[in-house]
Amino acid sequence: MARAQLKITRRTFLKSGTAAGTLAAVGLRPSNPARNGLALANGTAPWYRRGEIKTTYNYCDMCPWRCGVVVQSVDGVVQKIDGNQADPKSRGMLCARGQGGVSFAYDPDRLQSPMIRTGERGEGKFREVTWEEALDYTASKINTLKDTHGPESLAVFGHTSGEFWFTDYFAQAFGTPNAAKPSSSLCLSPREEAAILTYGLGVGGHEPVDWDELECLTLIGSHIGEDTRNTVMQDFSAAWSRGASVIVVDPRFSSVAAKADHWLPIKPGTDTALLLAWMNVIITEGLSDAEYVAEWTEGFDALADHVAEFTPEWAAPITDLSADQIRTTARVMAASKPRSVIMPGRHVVWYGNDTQRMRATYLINALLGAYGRHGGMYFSKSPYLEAYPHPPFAVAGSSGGCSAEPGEESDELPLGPTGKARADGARDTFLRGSTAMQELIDPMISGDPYPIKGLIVYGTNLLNSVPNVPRTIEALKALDLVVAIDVLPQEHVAWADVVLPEATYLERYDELFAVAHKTPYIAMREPAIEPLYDTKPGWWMARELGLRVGLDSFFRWETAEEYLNTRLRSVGSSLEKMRDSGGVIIQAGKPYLEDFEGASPFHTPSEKIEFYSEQLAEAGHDAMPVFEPVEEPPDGFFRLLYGRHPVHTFAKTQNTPLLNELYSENEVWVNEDAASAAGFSSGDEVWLENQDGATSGPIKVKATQRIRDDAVFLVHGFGQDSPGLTRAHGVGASDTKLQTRYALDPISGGAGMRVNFVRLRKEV
Ligand code: MGD
Ligand code: MGD
Ligand code: SF4
Repeated sequence: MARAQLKITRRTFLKSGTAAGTLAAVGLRPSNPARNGLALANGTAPWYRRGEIKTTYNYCDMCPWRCGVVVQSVDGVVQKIDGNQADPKSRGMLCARGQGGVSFAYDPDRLQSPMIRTGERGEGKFREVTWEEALDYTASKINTLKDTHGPESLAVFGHTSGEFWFTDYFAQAFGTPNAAKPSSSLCLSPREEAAILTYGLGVGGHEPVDWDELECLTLIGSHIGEDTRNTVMQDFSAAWSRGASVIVVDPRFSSVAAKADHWLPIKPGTDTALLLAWMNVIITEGLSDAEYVAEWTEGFDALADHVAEFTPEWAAPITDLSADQIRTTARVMAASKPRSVIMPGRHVVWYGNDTQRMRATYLINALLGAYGRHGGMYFSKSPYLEAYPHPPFAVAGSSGGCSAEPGEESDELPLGPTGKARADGARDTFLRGSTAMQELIDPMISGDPYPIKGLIVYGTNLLNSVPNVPRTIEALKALDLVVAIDVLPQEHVAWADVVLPEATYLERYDELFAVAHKTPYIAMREPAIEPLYDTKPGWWMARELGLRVGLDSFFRWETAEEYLNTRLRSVGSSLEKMRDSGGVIIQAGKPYLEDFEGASPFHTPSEKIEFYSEQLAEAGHDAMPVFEPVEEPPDGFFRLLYGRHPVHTFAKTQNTPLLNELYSENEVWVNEDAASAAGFSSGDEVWLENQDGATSGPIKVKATQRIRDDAVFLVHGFGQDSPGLTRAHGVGASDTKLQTRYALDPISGGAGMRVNFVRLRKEV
């Protein structure tokens, strides 16, 4: 479509988003009289005239994307956060959530002081204590666990950008392999595992789509616009305005489906059938990039044989799409090759066969000759940056999270388990560089294969992020030690023995953010203001705890500045030099095949892209993707789908005053005809009950033609039970509470969460 005539502006794109809050997403700020230099109506001076402006550099922690920001404060109060022009992720812009950072830091519901439990676990009764007492108590418990059961009896869960100090540095130094991040097995482990098996390279935190020259974008359940990662929104808007074709496969008419040339409202759980049929069309019609396939891939003949039977006519009744739609979209994709990409999804733990589905998408990208080509997918490169010179760690890292991890040093994800038996059993999974968080819960209850008796929860919303909440609660009851390090009184905090309140990202130094990218770069975080209340930064807590459990040799540095400056010396820089150069260091990348001068960039055993995977075959898995049908919803039930809202991140921002004001309550999307057949219409309050009798609600019905009649949809993160969250408490329904089961992906260890069903009830 010649979209140039439409002259899409950011404003018109965002208008079609699902909330007014999206308007802030690319830097359209609400009008502010102070911006014009006017005195405010009540006579007070605008903030920038109240004292000296302190400017600091940071990376946003309102979601794991981590856009670079410039923070301005006056007299110890943060006044303004802007996107950092020099930062390759923000490019001077922020989304609404990024703008909400000030409101997040000044949320009056924040945890304010260290606490030790006085009541029963779960009651939320604590006494305030000094940091000395809280840390001494925690350390003595950890030392007892180590002496009695070994270091592996301590599990460490972590997310948000400070996770490095606990799930990486502290856990590895202490010697527990049981450190896990929700951003791995509850998010993207299948796509990383599939990429390593297929290309010999992980995708990395920043999906390497070569947006500037892209001509055709295919999205499989990636809902850009509701998934409001700043840079992705900017890149999509630009590509769409340029007239790039867009194909969206989603059972729901998402914001981005509204922008698509082709929307395929697929039956949930059948994407692999569609992908196989697309391969069938591309191969049988001779639409692949034959030269690229011959030079850079292995196993083409086997793939051609494999997909010969998976015709569009075969896939049509499975996917509930027409054979014509399938054939047409395959041709559209191929017409733009190699500037045509199926974007690697991000939250890809869906039905338990997820690594194979992701592999199928990568095989299509390879048939189209996209990897390493202009307008296809570039090769991400990690920036050069040496690790802090600590003694060798007792175990290897957990890594593999939602973003290129701070401290990441290599182009590849670290390879695997660590010598010690892992309590997640590792089953027959590959689990390279990541531990399946949800698989660590059972050993906390059963002690099998060995006891896990202690848990540090850093920045992880345990009871809102991990499926099967009743099982997690059983584990919390069984543990000898539970430590919560958070900024808010989230539900799981009530189950802790010790609560350590952290200063927010605006109040602390943190590990450098080293981003694998087309232009590899390093971003810094420094405090804009002193920590509020009696809170402390994570690096300080990790160090104080480390010194108390005998890890002195790992914590020779005394301050974060000392640690950071030591690392930065390896690239001839320092915090001061970084400040002078705008808060980021940008290095050169090697994005395209030609940059490798004939050498193979693919680190598979064959040094080619592997259509047929010997590694999978040897481990007893299908060497090429096959479609496995998923369980159908029982009569009267809908499949429970869930996703993002433009102004909220997971379950952590629902209480943030500014963002709560923009969207305070989720709704359940139900197909209009299905809702009316069941006697419901928009605005009705209902309870949701799942296949196991778990309930959540009440929640309002949104009856709409924008979703198929076999599924319902919820925005994740609502229906929270913590009374300490005064705005979010008890509002809407929780997808997590309705996910009492998950399907384990045997290859990646991912927890497929779209295997739950719900029905609507007037009351419970
Ligand atoms: P959040 O709700 O963002 O999700 O899983 P989580 O990271 O657990 O929780 C962040 C926690 O960190 C909150 O407790 C918050 O209060 C705390 N926090 C915020 N800032 C700070 C800080 O500066 N320091 C400390 N110490 N704590 C802080 C996300 C995970 O969830 C992911 S990545 C995905 S993709 C999955 N999504 C998902 C879903 O869509 N639906 C369901 N049902 N489950 C999901 N689980 C996964
Ligand atoms: P989901 O939010 O789970 O994942 O963002 P995405 O990777 O886009 O995507 C849900 C979409 O998948 C919905 O549109 C749903 O209808 C569709 N879907 C459901 N089932 C199927 C199916 O069987 N087949 C197909 N084809 N589609 C299906 C997650 C991403 O968002 C992540 S992982 C992070 S870390 C960020 N988190 C985040 C956030 O918390 N808030 C906002 N505003 N943006 C975010 N961006 C990122
Ligand atoms: Fe912050 Fe938004 Fe960027 Fe996420 S996408 S890091 S919330 S500005």
